[in-house]
This record gives sequence, structure tokens and C-alpha cells, in this order.
Amino acid sequence: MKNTGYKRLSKLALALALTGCASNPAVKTDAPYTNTNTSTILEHAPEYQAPGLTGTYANSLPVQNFIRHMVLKHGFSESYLNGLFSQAKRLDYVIRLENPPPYRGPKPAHPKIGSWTRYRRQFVTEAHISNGIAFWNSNAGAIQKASVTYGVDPEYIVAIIGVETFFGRNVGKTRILDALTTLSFDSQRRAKFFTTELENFLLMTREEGYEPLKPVGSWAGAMGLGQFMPSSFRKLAVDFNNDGHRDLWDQHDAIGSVAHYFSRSGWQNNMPVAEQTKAYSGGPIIELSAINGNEYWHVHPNFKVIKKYNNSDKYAMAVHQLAQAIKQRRL
Ligand SMILES: [Ca+2]
Repeated sequence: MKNTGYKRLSKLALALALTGCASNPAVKTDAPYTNTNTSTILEHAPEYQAPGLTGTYANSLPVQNFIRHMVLKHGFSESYLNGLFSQAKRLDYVIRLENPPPYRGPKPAHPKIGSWTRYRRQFVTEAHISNGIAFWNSNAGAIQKASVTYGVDPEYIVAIIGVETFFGRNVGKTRILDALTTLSFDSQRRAKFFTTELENFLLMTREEGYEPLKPVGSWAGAMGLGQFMPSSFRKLAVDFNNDGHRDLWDQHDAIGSVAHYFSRSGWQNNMPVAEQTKAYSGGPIIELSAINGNEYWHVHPNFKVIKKYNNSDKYAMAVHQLAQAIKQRRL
């Protein structure tokens, strides 16, 4: 689906808006780019030109300033960005997710007991293991090639995609332009971070020929099977199926891109990640709160590499255990 002309954009935008709140994750998204000239066409398409902002952000001085920044720094057309941001929507659920209300209940006696057990039950499930094996088998060539090319153990490539998006079944349905615009201009908490991501998103659409209203992903702007933010996309995504596009919604491009990310983060191929230990025995140890007593794990440098993807011990341990479970079952 690489040839959807700009004239269909309003229909596409409407369709995306209508499906934006659906909960069915089992939908394969089409590649959100079109032919390679489209970014240039879009910048000059009549329906994208506006003398000023209308819509949700009609009177937003920060959006006007951001547009000015993109024009001066990156040479975007001002009337094009006016037209684009006139179609951006403020998403209330994104604001709520970014700013959860403070907990007002009684202070729990042991707030963390069992937190690892609960986390593990979400991501290291029978469904994750069996679907991980199926994903591996149906992409065996690409996974093998990525493992060899980048020096990353294949089971960790599979496990990351499993934990992030359940092997591509749950890549998110929020329009990225809306998510990043909302997080940049309607929430203070990480506005600077998200404004940089919005800048990278617009550069990404121009560089790669994506239609800026089309990519969808998580409420925080993460895209594709590996949930890359736009800055990571621009730095680390690879065209692993050699079709001329970097497309993180494509299984093979996502597999290569995740392996590239791990390689660039310092992954050591065929080296240990973590071992459970009964008690502190020197070296780096993490403690995880399990229902049947806390677990202690000796962790290796590769564990830190997983945490560069998502800075959480529980996340990295879930990826590690899912990787090991898939590898052992697949033997
Ligand atoms: Ca590709």
C-alpha cells in the first residue's frame, strides 16, 4: 500500500479517527508511507496550505512558535505546517495517561509486594511463548540474518517484539501527529522531550515519504512492531527487506531495526544476561518483589542493554525470561 495519493488523506484521517478508540489489536497496519515524491507533493498540496492555524490549535502561540522553528531550522513551508497542524487534534486520553492523578487512598503497608509477579504475568505468558515461536518460525530467515548481521541473539529480538506489541498485534491506534502535538503543547510534564520527538517525526515523514497524518502508534508516539520513537527511528531504523523504505510496521524491517538498536546499545552476542541467585554474592544484583518472596538476580552488561530500550528492571527481566522460554521451547 505505497501509492495512496494525498487526495485520499481526509478519508484516511477520518477512518483513523473513527477507529482510534477501538480495542481490537489484531489489525495489521498498512505501511503509512506513499510514493517517494509524496512528501514534496504534500508540502505543496492545495489542501495542506493555510495562511494561518485553524482547528484545535488555532490560537496556540506555542504551536505557532514551533512552526516558525521548523521553518527556520529545517526549511519547511509555513503554509504547509499551518495546514497540517490545523488538522491536529488534542487528545484528552493522552493527557490523562501522561498525567495520572495522584494516589489519594490509604498508604499501603507494602506497596511493592508482588509487583514483579504481576508484571511477569502480563508479558511472560503461554500465549507470548507460543506466538513467539510462531513469529520466529514465520520470519526465520530475517531473524537469522539480523542476528548474524548485528551480532544479537535471535531470541532477544523476538522477545522484544513480543513484549512491546505482542508480535505486531498491538502496535497502537493513536495518530502520532495528534499524540506528539498533545504531549508537546497540552502537558507540561515531558513537553520538551516530546517537542523534540515531534520535530523528529516531521523530519521522518519528509525524509521517508510518510504521509504525516497516517502513522499510528502508542499514545506516547511509539511506532511499529518495536515501538520506536521518531528520534530512534531516524537514527536506528533499517530497511531490512531492501524495498527502499524504512517501515517499522513491516516485520522484516522491524526485526532488523530492533537488532540494530541492540547492536548500537552494546549487545554482546552469546553472552549471559542474568542468573537467579539465592543471596547477595557480590557484583551487580537486582531485587524483584515476588509474591513468594523477593528474587535476587545477578545481572550482566546485556541486561543493561535491554534497559536502554526501556529503563525498568522488570521490563528487562520479562524480555530475558520470555527470550529464554521461547528459545527452550523451540529447540
Ligand atoms: Ca523496507
